[in-house]
Amino acid sequence: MKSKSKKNAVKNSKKPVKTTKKKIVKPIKKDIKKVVKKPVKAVKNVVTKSVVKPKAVIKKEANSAVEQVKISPVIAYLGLGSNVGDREEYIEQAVFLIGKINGVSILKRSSNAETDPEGKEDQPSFINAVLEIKTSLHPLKLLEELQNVESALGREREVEWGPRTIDIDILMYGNLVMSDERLQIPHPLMHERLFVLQPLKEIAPRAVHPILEKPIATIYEERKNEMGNDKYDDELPGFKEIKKGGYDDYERW
Ligand code: PH2
Ligand code: MG
Ligand code: MG
Repeated sequence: MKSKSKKNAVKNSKKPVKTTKKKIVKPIKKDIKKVVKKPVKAVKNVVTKSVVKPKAVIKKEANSAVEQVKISPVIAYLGLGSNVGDREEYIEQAVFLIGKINGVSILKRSSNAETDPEGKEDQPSFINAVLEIKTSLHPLKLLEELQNVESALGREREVEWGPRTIDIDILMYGNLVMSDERLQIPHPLMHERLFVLQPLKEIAPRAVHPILEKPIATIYEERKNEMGNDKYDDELPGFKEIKKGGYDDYERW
């Protein structure tokens, strides 16, 4: 039993790396700008009717132009998280509603993972999952549709990084790199969050992060190694072979 409690102690001592918004988001945004390879198709502020209109109206038409930009289907990845109420049910409902969005079809779904809260730790644990979708929607239109799903499922935006019935994040959108005040792609923190990388590598180990230019499986392994002591010994090279049986088979060691 000694080794079992040790194992649990290691597990419970897992301390996710704290990230503050100031420290991370700003420099990453900057990086994104630097390496933009395929900017999102320029959204033309085309106003179709020649009548002069008040500014607000023109602005609205510019937004609807976003919705009309035709895009050949792109593979994108969405991160889902819930830590309020019936978390599995919120994830289920979100998957259902995302599947109903015009211009979106779901290709793959990861399993659900229960994860410790990262960033703001004094909140309940999460259920996280990832979807692979095919979409012909402009990223901003996709964002709008996903925010509608969040609202439909009772999401309230009060505490930053705080508890939420459902959070749906665009992680990657083809190999697009974009930075807009409303949306940054790829998600600026995805590469350091195991609660994203673990389900993502389950369904898309070979998908390549457009800034790091490495496959997700590699980024996951690197991130996991960075977590140092959190590595269980049965994940170390060589141990797998000698620990073939179940836990009880080698517990006596
Ligand atoms: N989302 C956050 C902040 N922290 N931690 C976990 N485990 N899962 C999340 O989905 C999550 C989080 C902000 O969106
Ligand atoms: Mg999020
Ligand atoms: Mg979000």
